[in-house]
Amino acid sequence: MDEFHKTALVTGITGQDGSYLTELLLKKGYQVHGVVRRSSSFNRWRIDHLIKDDRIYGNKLYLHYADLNDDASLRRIFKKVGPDEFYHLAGQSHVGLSFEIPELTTQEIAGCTVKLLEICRDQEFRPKIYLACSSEIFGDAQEPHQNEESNFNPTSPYGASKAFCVHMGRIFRQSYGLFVCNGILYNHESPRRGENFVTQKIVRSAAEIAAEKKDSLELGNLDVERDWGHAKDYVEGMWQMLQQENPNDYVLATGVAHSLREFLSVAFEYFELDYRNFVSINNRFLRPNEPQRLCGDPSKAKKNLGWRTTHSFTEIIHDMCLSAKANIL
Ligand code: G4F
Repeated sequence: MDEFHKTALVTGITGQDGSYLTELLLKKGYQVHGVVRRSSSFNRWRIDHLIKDDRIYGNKLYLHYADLNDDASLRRIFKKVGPDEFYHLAGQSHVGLSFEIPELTTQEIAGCTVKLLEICRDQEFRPKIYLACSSEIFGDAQEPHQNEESNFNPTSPYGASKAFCVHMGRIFRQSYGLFVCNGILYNHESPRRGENFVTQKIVRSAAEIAAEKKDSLELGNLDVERDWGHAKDYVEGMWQMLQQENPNDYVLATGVAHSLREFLSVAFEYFELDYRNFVSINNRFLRPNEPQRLCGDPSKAKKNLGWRTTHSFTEIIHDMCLSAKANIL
């Protein structure tokens, strides 16, 4: 049996961020416990390589069945694991979808976060807590670059729910002395990004069009600008937040916004295509409301955590294109 440096509990371990974070924590000598939902179909491909490795699974990495809506199962896991660090990454993460299912989104993001904060408060040994928050809290932002002091002005049920979580994280920190860090993360992508997010949708479609398996791509609003980073850099920041002496809130972003058209152009150029020949607008993908531009100011994370981004905009897109191409062949 290995001697572990620390024990971490992660919700959302099968997602993009959860899988990269798990790899990072394992590399740092942690014992990692993940919360997974019982489901008839497996959606664990992002951590499959870890599960299949006998030296890791059942030795350094454990999965526990629970549901964010099932208090007893969550409490049991906390009791069994006794984590030093708790990373809460799970929950409905699609902004567009939050307009279709606002009640569920609010329940899953806001309600479950409070529940988990309460569970942490009740532990004899209280873990350090990371809450996955989002740049969507700024919504119709006033400043060209938003930071930890910027006003919240969310434009979606998702953004409003995340804003609630930031407030609750702060309230639990101030009222009960819990070590809670809110990670206010801007869009972060990778080959492991889910296919209903625009970046993955674009690179997969471009790869399919290049392979003549598809001849067009339908999208929603092309006139937006977002601050896109690489998920690998962002999980490093999550971990760094919990290694500090004091808890705090941090914006993780590149500090540079790009238009969706720029993203399209770089992705299609990788496959030697001109996106203008293939992309059309389908109103189905338009949202009732959304921020026109979001761009973060990561100065505080750079100064306090020494956090840095290591992938350029083009490198992120090429990394995703390479993987999309390989998956098609
Ligand atoms: O890729 P998206 O769906 O990401 P979005 O909405 O910015 O949210 C992501 O980043 C947030 C951080 O800021 C996270 F909190 C959140 O959980 C998630 O990870 O959309 C990006 C942009 C939007 O402006 C959207 O309207 O792309 C636009 N878009 C245009 N056509 C589309 C499409 N988005 C999607 N998903 N699908 C389209 O066809």
